[in-house]
Amino acid sequence: MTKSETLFQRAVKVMPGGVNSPVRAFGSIGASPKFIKSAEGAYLYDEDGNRYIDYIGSWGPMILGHGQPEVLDCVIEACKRGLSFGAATAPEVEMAELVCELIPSIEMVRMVNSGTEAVMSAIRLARGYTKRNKIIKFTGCYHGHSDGLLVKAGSGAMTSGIPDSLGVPVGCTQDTLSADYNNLDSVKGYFERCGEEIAAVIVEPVAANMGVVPPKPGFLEGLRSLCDQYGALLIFDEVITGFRLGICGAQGYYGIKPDLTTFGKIIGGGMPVGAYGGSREIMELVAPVGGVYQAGTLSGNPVAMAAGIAQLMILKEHPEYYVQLNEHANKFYQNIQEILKKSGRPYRVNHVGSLGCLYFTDTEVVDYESAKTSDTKAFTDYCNYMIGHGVYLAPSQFEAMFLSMAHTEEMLQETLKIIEEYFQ
Ligand code: KE4
Repeated sequence: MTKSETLFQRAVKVMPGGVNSPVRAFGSIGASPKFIKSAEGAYLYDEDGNRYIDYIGSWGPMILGHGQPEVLDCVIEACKRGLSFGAATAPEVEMAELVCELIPSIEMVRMVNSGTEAVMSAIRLARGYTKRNKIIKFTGCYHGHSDGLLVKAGSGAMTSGIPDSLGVPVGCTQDTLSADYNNLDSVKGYFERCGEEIAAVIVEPVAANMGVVPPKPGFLEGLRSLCDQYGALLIFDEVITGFRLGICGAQGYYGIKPDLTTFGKIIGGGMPVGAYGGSREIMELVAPVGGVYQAGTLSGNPVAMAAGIAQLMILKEHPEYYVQLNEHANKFYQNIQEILKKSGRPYRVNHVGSLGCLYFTDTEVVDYESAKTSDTKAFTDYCNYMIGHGVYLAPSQFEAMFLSMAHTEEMLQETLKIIEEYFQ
C-alpha cells in the first residue's frame, strides 16, 4: 500500500469521503487521492515522493506558483505579529484600498473567508438593496455551497450525481431561477415573466465549473442591459477569474461593469479569503452602516491579508506576468488542439487566458447541456493516465486546468509530450 492509500484508509473513517471538499476525493475518476506533502513552484510532491506538474494550483489561488518567496516571507512576518485579533487592523485597510484601486467598479469591499461566503453575502446585499427576492443563475455555474445557489450547480455537483443538494428546503431555492449559459433568450424569458421580482443575475463571466465555457460575444453585454432595463443588479462571480485573466479580472478582460463582484482564491494567495465589493451606494447597505447583516470572526485576518496583499502587489507590479502567462497558456492549449487533430480525435479544447479544459466530446461546448455530452469514461482513462505520468489534473471533466506563472516552457512541453503519447 502506498502512503497515500494508507492515509486515505484512515481518512475515510473520520472524514466524509476522506476529504474536506468532495472533488478532492478523486471519486469521479474511480481512483484514490494522492496525499500532497509539499509544493514548490509548479510542482507538487505527494507522501510517496512522487512529483507532479500541478494544473490545479489549489483550484486557482496559486497563480504565482507554490512557495512564492515574497508571499511566504510576508506571511511568516505576519504570523510573528499575531495570528488573529478580531479587531481592526492596518492590513485590512491596505487590502481594501488595493482592491478599490485595481477594480474600477469597486468603491467599497468587505473581506470574508471563502468564495461561498462572498457570494452568499452579495446575494443577500442585492436582495436588500433592490427589495426583491428572485435571483437568476446559470445551469452549470457554481457559486459555492450556500443553500439558495445549490440549484443545477456546476463543479462537484456535476460529478457527485446530485444535481441539487439534499437538505436544501424548497423555500431556499424557490427564488432561484436557472437560465442557460450563453443563451440571452432564456434570461429575457425570466425578466419578461417576473422582471420586477428579480434582484440580481449572478454569472461566472467565464464559466469555469463545467469545464471552461467562454461567454459568447454579446452575452455579458446582454446581461448588463437586461439588468439595467429591469433594475436588477449584475453580479460577476470572479472567484476564479478575479486577478486571473488580468489584474482587473474578467470585467477588465471583457469591458463589462458589474454592480457587485465576488472574489476568492487569488485574493487570498492560498489563505482562506473571499471578498465582495461594489459601489459605495450599494455597499453602505452592509452592516454596521446599513441593514444587510454579515459578519465573520476571521474576516480580514492579518495573516490571510498578508498573503493576499503580497500576491496582489506582485501581480499589480508585474503586468508583464499576465502577458507571458496568457501567451504561454494560449500556445499550450492550441498545441493540445493540434495533438487531438493529428491523432484524429474530435475532442474539444476551450480556453480563456490561463484557464482551459479538454472536453471528450465532438460537440462545441457552450453551456451545461453541451458540456454534459462529454464522455466521462474517456476522460477518466485520460486523467488517470496523466496523473500516473506526473501530470496533476483536476479529477473531473467539469473542472478547469489552471496554469501559473511558475509553469516553465519545458514543463508545458513535457506535459504536451505525455498528452501526445496518450492519444497515440
Ligand atoms: P469557495 O467557497 O470554495 O472558496 O468558493 C466557492 C466558489 C464560488 N464561485 C466560483 C466561481 C467558484 O469556482 C467557487 C469554488 N470553486 C471550486 C472549484 N471548481 C472549489 C473547489 C472545491 O470545491 O473544492
